[in-house]
Amino acid sequence: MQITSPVESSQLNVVGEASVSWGKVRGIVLLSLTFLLSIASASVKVAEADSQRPNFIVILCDNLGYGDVGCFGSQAHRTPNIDQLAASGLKLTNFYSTSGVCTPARASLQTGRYPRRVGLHETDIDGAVLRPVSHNGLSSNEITIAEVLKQRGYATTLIGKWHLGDQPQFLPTRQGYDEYFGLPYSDDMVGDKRPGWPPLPLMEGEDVIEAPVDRNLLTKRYTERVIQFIETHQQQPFFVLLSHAMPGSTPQPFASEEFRGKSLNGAWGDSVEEIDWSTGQIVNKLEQLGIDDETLIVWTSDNGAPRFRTPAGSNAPFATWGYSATEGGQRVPCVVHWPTKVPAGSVSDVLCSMMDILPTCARLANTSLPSNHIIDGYDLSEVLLGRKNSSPYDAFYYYLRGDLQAVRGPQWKLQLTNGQLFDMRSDPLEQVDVSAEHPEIVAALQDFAARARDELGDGEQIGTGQGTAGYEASPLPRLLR
Ligand SMILES: [Ca+2]
Repeated sequence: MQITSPVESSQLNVVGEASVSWGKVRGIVLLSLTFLLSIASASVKVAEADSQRPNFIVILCDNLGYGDVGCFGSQAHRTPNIDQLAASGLKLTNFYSTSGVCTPARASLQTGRYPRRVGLHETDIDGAVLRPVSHNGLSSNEITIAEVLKQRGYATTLIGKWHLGDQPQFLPTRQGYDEYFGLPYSDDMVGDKRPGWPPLPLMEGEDVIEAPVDRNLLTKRYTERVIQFIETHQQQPFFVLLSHAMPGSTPQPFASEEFRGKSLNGAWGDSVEEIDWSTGQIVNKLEQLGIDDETLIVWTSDNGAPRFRTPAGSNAPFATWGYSATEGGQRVPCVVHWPTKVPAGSVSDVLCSMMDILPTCARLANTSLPSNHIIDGYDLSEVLLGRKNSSPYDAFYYYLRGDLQAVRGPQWKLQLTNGQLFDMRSDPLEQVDVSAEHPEIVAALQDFAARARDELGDGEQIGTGQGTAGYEASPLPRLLR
């Protein structure tokens, strides 16, 4: 959330007091000259950067846990390609989703805003996530990452899961994506699960092209589509959101024949290892075309692994599960890769989130965001480029549906449900409550929580900055024609 920090306020005061004495006026003249010179050099920089619009590929897994890939500690899954991506890029170890479930998290990734600001933290009709034939979807008033990049001449595509409304006016094609190929919602929302739900549709643009789709082939087909898109658009800047269906929402995820039954961790492991293969295919293609240095890849997940009757995914070292407002539910693995720009083999524990992807891509693409439009995320480019190792966040908010559960700063986390305070640097597993030793930190975080309640809302309390989801009175199922 954009709350002016004390440092920024005092800087503003210095400028305000400067018009008092002649000495200070001279200072202003000098400052103005410096200011003009800095504008002149800034325009040169802008002009240089204008010819450098890097490609962006965001690879988003579904329900893949913090401990599900080798570079984040998995012993169960073989993920050499993702590990290599981390070894030649940056590992973000304190990267958060804004929710433990799909729809709110994806609303934040698309808009850079907290789910309550978008009105998709939950809906009256569907609950925690949108369902097939939903009345709701991402409002057309929202500005997506694709819309931001499209205005800078980027070719944009979403390949995979959307989950922000299945009615035509809510689809990716109406939200800045030139092309769309994938499922409009989760892989477990199949036709025979509830009355009125259609056979699981695979969509191309706004049409259903197959139903029910063979889920075993999704990772493979999505990967082929990404490679095709990269080949077609290699001469212009492009933005690809590869939003995997896997490992997804079933205890027995899907994989193609080459991977089925091959991992040491059942169907979950098979699907993760196929995603690893997919990642390698994409990196290979970029290298083959000689555009890997011009392409920034963000590799992450939308929320932690959920608890099934037989545990499959892993959020290790965190003990909690997906679908909750906890570390296991919201802290996700994140790797950023951009050869020659992002320092190879770097690791950062800076507190950051999926809301930062939009403002960071906007900055790196040298484009601005509408000035009267609030973005809760931050430009993280200085951290990615290895020039800075401090968090832009004063406070990050954990919401369970609409309920504020916890608030975290770069070091401390206050659990609002029981008043416990944890030092996330020395005690990331939240084992020692230190609230009694640090009442001033508890008070400061309580103050941030109060601001979040005012601005974003909490439970039944409506925030002043809270938004509304899009609404369709007569939703229809997405059917094969
Ligand atoms: Ca999910």
